[in-house]
Amino acid sequence: MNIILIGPPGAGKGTQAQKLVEARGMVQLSTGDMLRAAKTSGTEMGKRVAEVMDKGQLVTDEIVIGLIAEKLEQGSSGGFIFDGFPRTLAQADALGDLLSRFKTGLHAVIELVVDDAALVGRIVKRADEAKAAGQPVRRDDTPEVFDDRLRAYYKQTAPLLGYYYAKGQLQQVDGMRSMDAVAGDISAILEA
Ligand code: B4P
Repeated sequence: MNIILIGPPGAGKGTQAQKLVEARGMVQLSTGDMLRAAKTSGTEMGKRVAEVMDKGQLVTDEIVIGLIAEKLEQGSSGGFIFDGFPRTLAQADALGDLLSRFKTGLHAVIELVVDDAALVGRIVKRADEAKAAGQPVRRDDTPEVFDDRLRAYYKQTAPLLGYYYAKGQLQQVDGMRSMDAVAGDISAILEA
């Protein structure tokens, strides 16, 4: 089974993807994690990625689609969770093409619905917790950059909700509830 987790920054896509990996043995493909790894690689591409991510903008489709294509080549018997991908219509079209090339498809697109005030609260909390634990704070986890991330979401990613709704694949989950309650709702969708 291949699924997409979609929602604004801080909606809990990464959190829920981790739970699905543990519960179902699916493979998580987080473009955010892949890009953060690229940032620390010291390559020219990594430097370009860092500049864009730190401003809260989206990295180019070309880079992100290339990263996903490489991972799909490796296959997964339990299926893939696309976490934070696709984020643009061009990425959605590319994913459709890639999945048909690998003779598989998309089984559900799950939107985590969370209001804007709660999102910024989560981001600030994560930054405060990292600071208190002496861990590095994500450079895009500041209220100022968060505003730009949210703007990018509504402008470039939210149109995908209509795209997948029209295909009959979109399912909504209330992402304002506890992490376990959200996981329960996702599980019920996958069982159905
Ligand atoms: P991502 O890494 O995808 O991060 P995100 O959208 O901020 O977070 P996510 O929704 O996964 O939230 P999380 O579980 O961490 O993107 C970062 C950047 O990478 C983008 O801005 C962009 O620059 C770039 N990028 C990534 N993919 C791209 C693409 N396809 N194309 C172009 N650019 C791309 O949760 C956040 C916090 O909330 C955590 O602290 C968590 O503990 C807490 N939380 C989660 N669920 C909760 C709940 N139910 N209740 C309370 N707190 C909860």
